[in-house]
Amino acid sequence: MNVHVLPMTAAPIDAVRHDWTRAEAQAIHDLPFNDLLFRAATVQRLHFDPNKVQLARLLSIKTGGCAEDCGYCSQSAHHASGTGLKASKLMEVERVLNEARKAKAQGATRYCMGAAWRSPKSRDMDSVVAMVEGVKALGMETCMTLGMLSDDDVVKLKDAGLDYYNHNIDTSERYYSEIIKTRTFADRLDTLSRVREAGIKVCSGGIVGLGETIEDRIDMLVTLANLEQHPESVPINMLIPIPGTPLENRKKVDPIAFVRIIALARIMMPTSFVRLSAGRTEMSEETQALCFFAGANSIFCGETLLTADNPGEDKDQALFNKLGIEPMALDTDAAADAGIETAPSEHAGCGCSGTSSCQTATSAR
Ligand code: SAM
Ligand code: DTB
Ligand code: SF4
Repeated sequence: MNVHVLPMTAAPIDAVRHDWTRAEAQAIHDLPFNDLLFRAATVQRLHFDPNKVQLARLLSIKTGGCAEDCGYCSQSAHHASGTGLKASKLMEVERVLNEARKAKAQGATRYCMGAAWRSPKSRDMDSVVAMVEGVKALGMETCMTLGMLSDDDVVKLKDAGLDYYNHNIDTSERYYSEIIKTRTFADRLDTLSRVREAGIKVCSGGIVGLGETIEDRIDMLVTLANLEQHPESVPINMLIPIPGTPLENRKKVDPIAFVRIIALARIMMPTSFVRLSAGRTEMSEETQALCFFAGANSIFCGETLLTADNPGEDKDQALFNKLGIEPMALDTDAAADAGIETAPSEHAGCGCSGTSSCQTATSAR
């Protein structure tokens, strides 16, 4: 009988490395599927509880009318005649905080606020800062995605207490200009380094299904893994083909090929959260289960992403029940370090700080 074990390598399989070559990454990507999954699951278990998945919640705080021309996006003004999406103004701070409270009651620990901007205007920053402060005061991790940032912007966001900034590189450097012409891959990396230098944690990933090759997908992960520090969160989106955008007719992604990218992200960035992001409404339960086995340990919860649909609480709850997965609680030590007040753990889902009047069923799931 042939007994298969993990191949012996000079470095431990979960080494945090920043010197990946495409050839090495490709060799891992191309392993027989079972070997790839076993390796990714092994790496995951060295750093995370494999049966816990982080719940992040998204809110579009400013929808549509964006000056950028990202070929996949419903919110670009360049595609508005095709999508019919109307631009809206920046949401009121109180409304954002109300939505965040609801998300917290449903078990979300991270609140991500997104604006359809090329970059924020200085007149908008006061509201954005108030949103970060308000959501943080609820005891949630905060994330913002506002487009490109200046040195002033990152300082304001850091001072407000922002935990994460989401800024995706989306695809490989080679393929980038096929999808977006109004900014460059280098612009994206510039903002990421500003965010990092300001001491804000980085959330950066990309999209599978834009029409890119497998090599482009691998190169995207090589770029992320070879940043000076790995992004703490790596969202992997499957393209949601939006009618009226240039990519509306892109070929569907093969689910097994998608799982391979999740596994590779897990292996190359062993300590990062890998988020199974957009596109879950089109994924079978089996595909999602394979993604969790391959190392994905974060999802967006709720019925909407920014403009597109997401499975919603009931479907996710049912899937989690079948798989024996539980929502990940906020790491209280890390939260304390970040200045986030956490509720006693039995009230993690309701966010009431454990007051005697609390009626909320505690571990919501
Ligand atoms: N304007 C900001 C920016 O571009 O960074 C923030 C919002 S933007 C919608 C955030 C990310 O969502 C994009 O970088 C892209 O990776 C992802 N995204 C947008 N539309 C998508 C779609 N139709 N399918 C999958 N992912 C998408
Ligand atoms: C990320 O990587 N995916 C999220 C979040 N970061 C901002 C956005 C997904 C958007 C999906 C399309 C929509 O809702 O319009
Ligand atoms: Fe604008 Fe972001 Fe959409 Fe690009 S992805 S069009 S920057 S909202």
